[in-house]
Amino acid sequence: DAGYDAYAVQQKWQARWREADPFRAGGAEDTRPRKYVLGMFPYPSGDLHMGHAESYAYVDVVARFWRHRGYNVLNPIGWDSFGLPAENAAIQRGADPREWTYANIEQHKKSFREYGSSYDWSRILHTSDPDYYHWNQWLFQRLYERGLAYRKESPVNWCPNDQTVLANEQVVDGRCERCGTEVVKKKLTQWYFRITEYADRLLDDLNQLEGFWPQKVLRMQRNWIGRSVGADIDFEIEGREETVTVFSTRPDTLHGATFFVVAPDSDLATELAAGASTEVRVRFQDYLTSVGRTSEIERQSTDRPKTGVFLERYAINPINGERLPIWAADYVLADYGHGAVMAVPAHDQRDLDFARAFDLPVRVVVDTTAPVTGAIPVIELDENGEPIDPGPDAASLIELDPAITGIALTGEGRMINSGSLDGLSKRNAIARITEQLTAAGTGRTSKSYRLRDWLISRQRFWGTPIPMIHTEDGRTVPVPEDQLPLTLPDAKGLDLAPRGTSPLGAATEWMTTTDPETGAPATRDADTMDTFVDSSWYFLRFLSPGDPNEAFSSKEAGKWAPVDSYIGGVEHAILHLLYARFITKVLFDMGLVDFTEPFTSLINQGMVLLGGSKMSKSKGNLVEFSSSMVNPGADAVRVAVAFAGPVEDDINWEDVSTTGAQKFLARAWRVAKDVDSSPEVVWAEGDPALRRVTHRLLADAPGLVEHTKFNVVVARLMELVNATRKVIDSGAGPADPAVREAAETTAMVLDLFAPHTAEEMWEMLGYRPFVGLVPWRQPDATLLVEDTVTAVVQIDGKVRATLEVSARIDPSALEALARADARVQRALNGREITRAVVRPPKVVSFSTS
Ligand code: ANZ
Repeated sequence: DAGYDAYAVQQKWQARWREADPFRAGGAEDTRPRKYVLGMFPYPSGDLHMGHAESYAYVDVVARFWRHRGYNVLNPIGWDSFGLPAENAAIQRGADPREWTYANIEQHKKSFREYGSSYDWSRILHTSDPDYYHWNQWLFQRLYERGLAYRKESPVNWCPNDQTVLANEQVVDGRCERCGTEVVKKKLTQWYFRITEYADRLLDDLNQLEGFWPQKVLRMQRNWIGRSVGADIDFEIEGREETVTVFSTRPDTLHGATFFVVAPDSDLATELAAGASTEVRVRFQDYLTSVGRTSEIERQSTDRPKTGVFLERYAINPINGERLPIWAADYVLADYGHGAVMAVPAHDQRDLDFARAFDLPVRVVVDTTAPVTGAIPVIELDENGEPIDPGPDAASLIELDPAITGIALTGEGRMINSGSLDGLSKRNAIARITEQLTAAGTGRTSKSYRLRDWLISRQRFWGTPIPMIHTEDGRTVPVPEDQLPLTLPDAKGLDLAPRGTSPLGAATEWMTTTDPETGAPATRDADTMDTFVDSSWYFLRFLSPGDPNEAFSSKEAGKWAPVDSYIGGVEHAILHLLYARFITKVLFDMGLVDFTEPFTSLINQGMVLLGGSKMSKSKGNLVEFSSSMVNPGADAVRVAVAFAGPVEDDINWEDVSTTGAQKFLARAWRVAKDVDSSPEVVWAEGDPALRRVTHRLLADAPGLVEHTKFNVVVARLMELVNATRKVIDSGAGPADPAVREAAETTAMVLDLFAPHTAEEMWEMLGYRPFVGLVPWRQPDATLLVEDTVTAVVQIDGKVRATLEVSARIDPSALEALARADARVQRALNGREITRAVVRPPKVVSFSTS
């Protein structure tokens, strides 16, 4: 567009940045306050694509913003460079995964330079470098010392295609998160991290993040941890010495238990079946085999017909001595609670479906037709003490009989058929029965979690070797610290093809070692670590990268961490964020960091879609990053994605207008070109309307950026550029001081989105580089005075006060003004506000009841 050569400008400033390295974080001598801004580090598969373009554009907006606001900003970049795609590519080409990985990293680096990202390039790290994974091994050993890393044999999720185990988090709808193959169960001895020990803290500390992390992510984390509160109840089993414990969230329904169910794949089921008749033993074995082929999702599905086997054994209800037949059924999971349940078919749908399928009794113990709230009596009595007939309209228990309707009564009500609990509400009944069981020694308050321990062993090559040694006499001991890092062997000559055991196992020389205590021959652990271990603490390594003596510097962590702004895709809402939170808490407990949450605030960007689906190599719908750096150019791509919509929304690439962005950038550039190049300007004169637009942008942009309304800031920049053009062309012309003021402001704010164009404008305006380091200009308050409107304040529907407020007031400010108003205070007369509806700028409505 009319003389603006975006590509030449881009290259010019990239060369200057490269030379001057202006975005390196300040060291100890730098007294400015600090901000740690971090984008989730990329996995180096192929080149960057438009999904990266979006995410890293936002990272750069935030980093550049805080620099303008006077902060010493740390914005590092590194690579999450271990993992399966490198290994699979290596297998396909018969090459070393190192070559593929590091070639891709070089391409990424080049692309990030071309994108103009303002990184501190002195802190690069790659997790596949021995100098990084050394500290994964160190971390593993610290967890081991603390009893947080342990080995056990258990049924694990197995991907038959990738021939490796998967963490629960990597199984999506019963399929491998990576390749979509249906996951099966397999018994293996594996290493686990005891994340469940941190379940309560991981859950409770989410409250600290409220308001700083997206609600959706907080909800997903809470559900994943899945804490249920209830009771453990011990049942005697006829013919068995020890009792069996069940977990129940409804101990109040204990009198309604009519049978007992154990998970078929639990040790208990096998043991109980062993005591049954031959016929039952055979039936149980067949059932167990078919259960092995059933995915967890299917087992939990409610619309699947219930299946099970009666084990010819009985449990004794501790509250009333009743004999409950014991069944093995796959709707009970082996690894939740205690793998056994007391079945209360009247009040639990799964139990009811099962009871109806196998003709088991159903006993109602909660009258859900009885009101439970307020002072209304449960059952009204007449003068003779007889219950009053509630009349024909009231639902009767008979009509609701779950055995007939097939619908379990899960609602609130009053206890019946429950001895001393009769008449109590659910809450009181739970308290009472738990007390009774506790006194009798047959039960106690308990919690269960959905969260499982983190399985970290992988049967693959391209990862961190597990730093443990298996001795001849069966001990497992750490590789001595002075032998770390335990580096991977050369991949040459190793068959990396997946076959169910780790390729490292075939590297005989590498596998052979000695027992550090006795010197006797010993073997290494052939597995490598889940790469989520690598990414669980990398944000700390950026603070002292390359340090050969420690994983990270606690001193530097004290200065920079936790990360102030963490930016990345919502696909990491559970796994990565949960693991990083866990490891941070462990490091806190070790006294190595003084905070318990790694990421103070979190920004999740939506996905970039093409043709309605996520861009990916496998779908063949990638818009290449590198080619778009030439045309439309880096700045146009950044502006276009930032302008495409709210950060958290998905973007359809078809709807993104890079042409519009190019035109806007050329217009901005021409404004700077038209302005007299001498910067001797008085920032207090000129066209008042234009000055208002300029100063409002200066005043509003900080709040907008902090609330990630990047698209709004771009819109406001467009407004400013247009307003400036108008004054140049038809007002006082380019010599108007308001025009220069507007052009300078445009350059400074545009730097967040289009740094090359912004630098060029800044230079054309007669300044020395870099606009990226220029402090934010303070807006002139006198130019911000705006139109006022009258807002009304209602209390319980009555207007009690009116306020003169700015037409642009935000909800919290309006509410605060209303609450503080003397007339409102008087009208409230000490009553508490229970609800506030705020519709700026005109209405505030308080309720007090
Ligand atoms: C008796 C009962 C009566 C239950 C009732 C519920 C309703 P959440 O909320 O998910 O924690 N349960 C316990 N262990 C189980 C297992 N290993 N597999 C399948 N189900 C299991 O669910 C807790 C409830 O799920 C527990 O409370 C138990 O059934 C069942 F009216 O106990 B309940």
